[in-house]
Amino acid sequence: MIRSILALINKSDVIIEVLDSREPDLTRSRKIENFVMRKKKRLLIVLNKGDLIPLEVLQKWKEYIEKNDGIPTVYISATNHLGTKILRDKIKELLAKREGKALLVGYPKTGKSSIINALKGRHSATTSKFPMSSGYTKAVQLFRIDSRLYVWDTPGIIPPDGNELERVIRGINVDKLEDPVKAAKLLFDRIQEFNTNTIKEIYGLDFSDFYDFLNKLALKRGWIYKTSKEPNIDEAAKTLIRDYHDGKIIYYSYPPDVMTDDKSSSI
Ligand SMILES: Nc1nc2c(ncn2[C@@H]2O[C@H](COP(=O)(O)OP(=O)(O)O)[C@@H](O)[C@H]2O)c(=O)[nH]1
Ligand SMILES: [Mg+2]
Repeated sequence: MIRSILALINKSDVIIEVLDSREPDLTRSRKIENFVMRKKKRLLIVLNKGDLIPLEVLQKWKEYIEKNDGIPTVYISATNHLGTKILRDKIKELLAKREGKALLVGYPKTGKSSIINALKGRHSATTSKFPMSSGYTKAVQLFRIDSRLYVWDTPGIIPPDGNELERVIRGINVDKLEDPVKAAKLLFDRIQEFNTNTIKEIYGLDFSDFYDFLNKLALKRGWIYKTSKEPNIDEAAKTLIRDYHDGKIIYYSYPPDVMTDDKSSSI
């Protein structure tokens, strides 16, 4: 899996690493970043799902990544088509005067396909294949998104790795989870740590704890086992994770060494 990404990186000029703005740190792949650097390719970080985060926090993450790692960073909302012009311009800037190919990479559910669609936009009717791409497999095609800019139609998908919480944040397929309730508990605790209201607001539920939440969500949606009449909490757990992946749950954190205004004023 990873090998096919590395092969595509070798054939590209600019690599666009797509992160989830809610969890920029946990959705970064240092492995991929290091490989890109070693190959002397240009790297661009995109903080996607920016519609879920205050602008000022996006700006802080951008500054943090640019200062700490020296990687140019832009923030966008692929689904709201916000920031896509800035993204396009930034890719072209990195290409300098040349013609080139861009590859999107990232963990599942960070929004790679949505970004490709946003980049193709209304010009998609006029996209044409890269003249030199005939030798490549049919599954991966280059599309022209600008006079001198091509993008691979298929992104590089990084398989979710790390501990259980990290794998959930990194877009693991919920149907492959052995214990969705356990995985959802980790995500629930993480979300609550940063925003204690978001789950209550999104589901319109009042609950005392995680298990109470699962029970109430299952009952509200009518997910009840026929024989035992018990609420199907597995389905509720999967729903929380799916909704998180689909960008429906709002929370954010600040980058490590940037204080919030509240904290800095108390020093
Ligand atoms: N709120 C929000 N959701 C997004 C955004 N971009 C993608 N999504 C959602 O995130 C999910 C995964 O997006 P997709 O493009 O399929 O991700 P991929 O797996 O990286 O290709 C989908 O439900 C999208 O609708 C965004 O900018 N904002
Ligand atoms: Mg995709």
